[in-house]
This record gives sequence, C-alpha cells and structure tokens, in this order.
Amino acid sequence: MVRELEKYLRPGIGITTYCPGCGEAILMGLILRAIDELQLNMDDMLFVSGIGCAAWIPSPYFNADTLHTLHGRTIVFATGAKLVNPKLKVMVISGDGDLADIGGNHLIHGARRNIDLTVICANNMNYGMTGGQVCSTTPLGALTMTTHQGNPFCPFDLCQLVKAAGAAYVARYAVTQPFAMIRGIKKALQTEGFAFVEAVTPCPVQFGRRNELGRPADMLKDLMAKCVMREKAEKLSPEELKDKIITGEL
Ligand SMILES: Cc1ncc(C[n+]2csc(CCOP(=O)(O)OP(=O)(O)O)c2C)c(N)n1
Repeated sequence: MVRELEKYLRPGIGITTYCPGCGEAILMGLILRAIDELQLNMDDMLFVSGIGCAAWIPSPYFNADTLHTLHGRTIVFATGAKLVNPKLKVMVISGDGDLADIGGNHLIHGARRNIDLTVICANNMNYGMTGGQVCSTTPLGALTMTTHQGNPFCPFDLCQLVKAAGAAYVARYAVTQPFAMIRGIKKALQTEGFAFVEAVTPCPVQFGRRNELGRPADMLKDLMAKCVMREKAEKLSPEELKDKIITGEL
C-alpha cells in the first residue's frame, strides 16, 4: 500500500492476509484511492461486508467503522444502518458469492428499492475463501472444486441483473484497469441511490490453479487482454466479443 493511503488503515494492522497475486488486495488500494481523491472523511462513512476473502477488504483493515456481517446479508445490514442514520455514507464491499449467491435476493431488492448505498462487488468467479467452489459468476465450462467436469451453467451478468432491478449507477471494471476503476468508484460514491461497481479480480490460488491459467502475472495479463470498454465493444461482432469482458458504465 502506498504511503499516502496508510492513514486510512488501522494502525499496526501490518500486511494483508491475501494470497500472493490476489486481485482483492489491489481492489483495496483502489477503493482507498477513490475515497482519498474525493477527500471523504471516513468518520462519516460505514463499511459493511459479509463473509469471504473480499469481505476482509474493509474489516479489519480500514481505520473506520466497519460492520463484518453474516454471509449474504450485507445489503440488509447496510440498509438498516442507512435508514437509522441517513447522513452516513454507507459502502458495501463483498464478494460475488456473498452478494449475488447467498445474498442475491437482497441485492435485487436493494437495487429495486434504490437504497442509497455504494456497493463494490469483487467478482473472482468462485467462492475463494472456502476452497474455490462454483458460484453464479463462474464461467461456463470452468473447473472448480465442485465442477470437476466443467461448470454446466451460464453465469449471471451481475451488472445487467442489478441494472434491470433498478440501480441508479452500474459499472464494471477489472483491477487491471486501475484508473477507470477509481473513476467508477468515485462516481458510485457520488451517486444518490443504489450504485453498483463490479470489480473483476483474479483468484490465482483457487480459480487460476484449477483452470491452468498460469502464474498470477499471467492471469493479470489475460484479464488485460479480455477487457473491452463498452464504447469499443459496441462496434464489435458477437464473434469478436466471445470470451471478452465488457467494462465501463453499463
Ligand atoms: C450461511 C453461510 N453459508 C456458507 C458459509 C461458508 N462460506 C464462507 S465464505 C463463503 C464464500 C465466499 O465467497 P465470495 O463471497 O465469492 O468471496 P471470496 O472469498 O471469493 O472473496 C462461503 C460459502 C458461511 N460462512 N455462512
């Protein structure tokens, strides 16, 4: 973590417990950068997370009020906090399994009700913390701890799901697009209503290893090659977009 962001971390917290090459540690830095650029006071904020590796981004690391809640129930706790204290800037940071699988119903209804929350969903395409099981964002055919023959199901497009449900702001960036991601998180923080940023992030230890995606650096390079900004994607054919990840405001 660069020195100027250290003031946002709990004193004496030391290095993170993320696996080598995990993109969620990169995401932590990008979220703090967005907060820093907006000059937000963390004393006016509440960070809510569920259970999983991504849920560790704010808690215990951020030097702020953090609510480390039950698996899948982040939106519920965050909604409650916002209703009790509408002046709070409430940011939810959690994994795809937490927000879209076990918490999927809350995600949909949070967006439908357009609750004033900033939601950052780390999408590493599997349940990282518990050993790499399949989840609703696992790509078709991917190998996971629970799909040895390849995932037989199509993944959710989280942004389309949340957008269709009624969110005020929806964007997707990969951790390999740091400046765009920071811009997206800042916009989400400045949006009134339900703002959702899907952060695509590599999980080398659980997902990469099983799918033979190489070393962490190879996964980052692969992600860079796969991401296409929406404006460019609109000019490409379905064949050209095969296996690509469309990023940007959606
Ligand atoms: C009610 C409940 N069900 C299941 C679990 C086990 N569990 C803990 S973390 C986790 C998956 C988290 O995955 P995700 O949200 O994608 O985060 P990641 O670890 O990949 O960052 C599961 C299934 C739990 N703690 N509580």
